[in-house]
Amino acid sequence: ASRTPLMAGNWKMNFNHLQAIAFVQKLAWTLKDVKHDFDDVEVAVFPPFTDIRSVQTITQADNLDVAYGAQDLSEHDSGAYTGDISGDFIATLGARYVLVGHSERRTIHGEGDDVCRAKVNAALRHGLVPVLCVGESLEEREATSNPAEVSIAQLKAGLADVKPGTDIVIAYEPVWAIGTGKVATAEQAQEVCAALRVALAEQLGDETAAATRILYGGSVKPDNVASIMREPDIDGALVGGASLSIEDFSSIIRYRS
Ligand code: G2H
Repeated sequence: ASRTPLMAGNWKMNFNHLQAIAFVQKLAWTLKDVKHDFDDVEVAVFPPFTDIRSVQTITQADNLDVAYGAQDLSEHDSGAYTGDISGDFIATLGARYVLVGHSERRTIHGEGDDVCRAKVNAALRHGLVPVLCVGESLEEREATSNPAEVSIAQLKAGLADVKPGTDIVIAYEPVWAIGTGKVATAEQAQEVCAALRVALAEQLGDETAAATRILYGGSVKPDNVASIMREPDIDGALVGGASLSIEDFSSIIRYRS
């Protein structure tokens, strides 16, 4: 199967409105000069909600071929949910993607598999592609002989209502490798991503499993991205810290050159 590599920057809670504008404008100039280096790579950014409108305006004005999405969404469509953001609001801003179940949502906000399942469904209701994040903590990895066990359970629960043929993205992010500088080795990441593809095939069929992109996330940097991308079941990266630097993010996008 040929899957378009996806290089995604998760800004987390960084860049206010003004900083986001400056960053995306600079990113547009930088990427314009080197477009031929990543012709077949899809690039996406996940800004805070308050920056999405500006990202839309700048990408349109500069004809910048960068997709964008939100870092979270409400499982509800509208109503009395103070502080929440509907998938409708996100989709109406031209977003293509939305993260669901990032480990920081799961741990800091206590979002469990049921919430993730509802959020995946909400994303799909509004035409957004959910990027379902899964991954084990250090204790979980040490407690089992199968490092993929936790991620498979999270994947199966999150996708419980998804139909074969649906456009989704999976991000494998071992929690012990997030923002810690501790990267999973390419072999460790491949082992879990391959197991996730098998789980996808069981749940959604071989065709959907072969077409679905599985990203690796957790301390991806310019100097480790190439080895990660050589693995057959890793189709891209979800980049946190390094996506906040134009230099680092653009060299991650151009991992082949
Ligand atoms: C994992 C990743 C992006 P970082 O959370 O989602 O962040 O690259 O900083 O480890």
